[in-house]
Amino acid sequence: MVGPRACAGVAALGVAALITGCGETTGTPVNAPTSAPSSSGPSTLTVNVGGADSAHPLYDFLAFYPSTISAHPGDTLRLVNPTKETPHTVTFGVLPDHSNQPALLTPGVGFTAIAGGPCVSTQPVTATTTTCPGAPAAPPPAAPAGTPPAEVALPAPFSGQPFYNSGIFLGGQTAVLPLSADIKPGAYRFICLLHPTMAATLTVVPAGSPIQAADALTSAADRQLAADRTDAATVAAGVATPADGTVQAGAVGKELTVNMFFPSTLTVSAGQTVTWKNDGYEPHVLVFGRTITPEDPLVFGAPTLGPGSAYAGGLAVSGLFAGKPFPSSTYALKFTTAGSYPYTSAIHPGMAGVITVQ
Ligand SMILES: [Cu+2]
Repeated sequence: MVGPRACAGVAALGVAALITGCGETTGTPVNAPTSAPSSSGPSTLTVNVGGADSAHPLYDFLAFYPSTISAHPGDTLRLVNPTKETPHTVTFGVLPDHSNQPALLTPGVGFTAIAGGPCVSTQPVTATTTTCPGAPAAPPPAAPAGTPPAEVALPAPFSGQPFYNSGIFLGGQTAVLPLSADIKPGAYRFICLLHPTMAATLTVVPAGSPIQAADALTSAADRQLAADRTDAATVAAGVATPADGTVQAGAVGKELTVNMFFPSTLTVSAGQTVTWKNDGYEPHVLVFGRTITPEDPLVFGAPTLGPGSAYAGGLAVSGLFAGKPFPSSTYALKFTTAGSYPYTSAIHPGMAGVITVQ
């Protein structure tokens, strides 16, 4: 997915296809530039936020591609979410140990205002911040209705504010982030609030100092994603067969998740308990009885049916479960009645399984 998106961004610059590798070329450059010419004016730099693999739609790549970018004051970052369904944020001002990362969720409701919506703050944030400091109190952002706009408007240029969050933007959306003309040269780290593997460094250099060429940005992104695709195949192939009556929900690599149930179909005897385990960083939410959207408040609440409860059909929602800091890494149901019980992970469209009870 990197290639076409990145090419579109580069094409928007009017940069010759000759140096981008996109579309029709007119020949091989003898000396491809390694830095932007100093006379070229502001640059637009494309970074992919997350990644996808159309051959493996249940693999979710959780990194910035590429994860190191250099830019000049006044340049613009095009932050492209190339995934089909995965939300991300681009967030400056969270420490590397995440100790000041603001609260992500309001239990039983959804994302907090500071995590879900754009927030530009002249004040630093803490782990207990739930609303944008200095902004008028506002309810958590509503789920977007209809088709989301292709571009997400951000409230202000980034000038090195203590906290700057794009808010959640969805698969297919692009956040356009201008850097202010007066941003100080230096390294600015940014993360995605939703995915702890996602971090990148933007290095702002003085006007006139070299930055990477557009094609170098694209090729670095492609190399990084290619390595992660290889890792995904290794992760998916390496899942050990779970113990009888156990399903592993998802599998994670260094910066990717495989959103599948292992096994996806399981046959048990009436009266047997099935336990789902997820020690990874990517949460899952089991839903039996109907499908719900990723934004449904049921996703963010306690289990509708307590772990280990008897189950014979109807709605059952596990709530989010994963490794720390999630409160539980397992969910279980005791299947009392013969039948076929399909289920999904509410926050990962396409992630589905079936329990057959004999
Ligand atoms: Cu993310």
